Amino acid sequence: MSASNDKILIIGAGGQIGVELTENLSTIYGSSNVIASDLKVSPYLPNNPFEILDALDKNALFEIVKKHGITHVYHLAALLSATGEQNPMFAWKLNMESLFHVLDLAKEKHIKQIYWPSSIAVFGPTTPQINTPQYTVMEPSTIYGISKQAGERWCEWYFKKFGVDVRSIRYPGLIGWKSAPGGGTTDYAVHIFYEALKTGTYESFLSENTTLPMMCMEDAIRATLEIMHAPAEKIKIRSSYNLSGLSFSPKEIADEIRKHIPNFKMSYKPDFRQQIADSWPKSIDDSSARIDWGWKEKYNLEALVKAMLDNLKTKT
Ligand code: NAD
Ligand code: AKB
Repeated sequence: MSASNDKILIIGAGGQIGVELTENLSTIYGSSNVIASDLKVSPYLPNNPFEILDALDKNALFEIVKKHGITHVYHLAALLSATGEQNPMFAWKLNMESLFHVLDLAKEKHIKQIYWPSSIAVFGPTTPQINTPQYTVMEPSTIYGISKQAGERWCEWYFKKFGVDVRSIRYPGLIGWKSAPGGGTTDYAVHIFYEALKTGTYESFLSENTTLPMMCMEDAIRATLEIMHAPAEKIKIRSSYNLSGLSFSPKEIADEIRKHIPNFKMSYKPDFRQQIADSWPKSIDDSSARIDWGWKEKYNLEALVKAMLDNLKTKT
């Protein structure tokens, strides 16, 4: 699976996905071969080599790639949907320019392979919302979604034009217990667990029947490693793959939490994120990922809620 001279750089390693990806990649490649980088050190990161790196600084990125002999880059740094709407020009700059820097490194043959995540945010209000197909109408209404859709087109273009081995998944909302999410519309589905355990109450910023596609972090990390380790000929989509785990609404997750915490109380106060959520799919057709590289999720709602509560209880 991993060649002995593979060296990994994770950009944005201190975030919700990066912390867990750093741990998992270290198990495969060895900690000394997995370099974590971010704007600042995160207390959640394991004890890997760490570099302060602003993903917008192309020269600094190149120096780190040379210094460590990096072969594979997992590029996670981005502004997400909610923070992106609050700072649209910067979201566009960060999400696009940093991707170009990484794609150019591969084009110039300094690195061999790139992972770059896309999102269900590439879809918009005119997209079919149930079992959203891989290929369909895509008119995203957030700057985040627009940047992810454009990023997908650029990834495919770099693959076709220059043979850049870039691989990507359109993650749904991700739910994990090891680190907090950063500025997304699906974040309520993580915060709810912290508040359920701490106060027994939660005020949701999405309305009770807002169903969205979601996924347990463990499944998302496994999918990321599976797509990256699949033989190149199995990766038939070089923009980004639809990926499905489960779908639920705030009411449904609250009902499931109540099976463990019977007095848990949920209230609803939708804010600007409601409009974003309303523009996204409710469920995803990921048959291409299943057929091409064998994707299958493990977690349903029952298993996800139990894992989150059990793990957070021992963490706090
Ligand atoms: P996050 O906000 O938790 O983490 C992003 C990390 O990037 C942070 O640690 C931040 O400090 C870092 N960062 C920000 N600006 C940077 C810069 N200029 N240079 C270097 N680092 C910088 O986000 P996440 O949830 O871990 O998401 C990672 C990626 O996955 C993003 O591209 C996001 O769009 C994508 N994604 C996430 C989800 C999800 O539910 N978490 C869903 C779909 C797609
Ligand atoms: C967000 O809500 O912005 C992210 C995503 C689905 O891309 N979690």
